[in-house]
Amino acid sequence: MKIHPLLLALLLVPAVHASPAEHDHTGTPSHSLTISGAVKAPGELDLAAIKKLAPKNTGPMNVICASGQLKGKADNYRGVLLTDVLDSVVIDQKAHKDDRRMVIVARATDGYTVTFSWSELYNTEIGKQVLVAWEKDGKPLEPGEGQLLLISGKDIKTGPRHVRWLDRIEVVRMP
Ligand SMILES: Nc1nc2c(c(=O)[nH]1)N[C@H]1C(S)=C(S)[C@@H](COP(=O)(O)O)O[C@H]1N2
Ligand SMILES: [Mo]
Repeated sequence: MKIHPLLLALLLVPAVHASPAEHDHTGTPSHSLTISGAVKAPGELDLAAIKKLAPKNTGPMNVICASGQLKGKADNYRGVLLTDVLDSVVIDQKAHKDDRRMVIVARATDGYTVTFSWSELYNTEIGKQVLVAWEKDGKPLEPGEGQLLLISGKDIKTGPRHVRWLDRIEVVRMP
């Protein structure tokens, strides 16, 4: 059957609206975490190396977009603290007041990028719930979310710093 191009366009419009660009799943699963910048031991941690750190559970968590829309629910995510990951590569602190200049940038395979400050991670309650997770509700993360996911459980809107396909951490010392 031949479909008139105008009819085809009309049929496609609702599909485009149902899936706005900011929620496209165009990335690929991540298989490791590359850590670079102001750290003493830059390099790549695979899932096995990450799992050797102390695992933690989030308990029930909703993923809420900045728009307020509920995007997902979980009874539990399992992962390790981002601060434990950073401690394993050791932030390169040159002097007593150097740590607080650091910005921690987390990126995904699709280029999605979020930031934390050193102070936020190490000197507020937020940091105690920022996890690099590999498991949701007792199962490995689905390819659409993992296999590594960064989550910030104390955020008011948990969607923005819910980084699917996390694959890079950069520690930036602000000049
Ligand atoms: N890698 C990656 N992670 C991402 C995004 C993205 O575009 N790429 N979108 C974010 C947004 S805007 C939200 S609200 C949450 C949940 O959105 P989702 O339903 O698209 O997963 O994931 C976040 N994580
Ligand atoms: Mo979002």
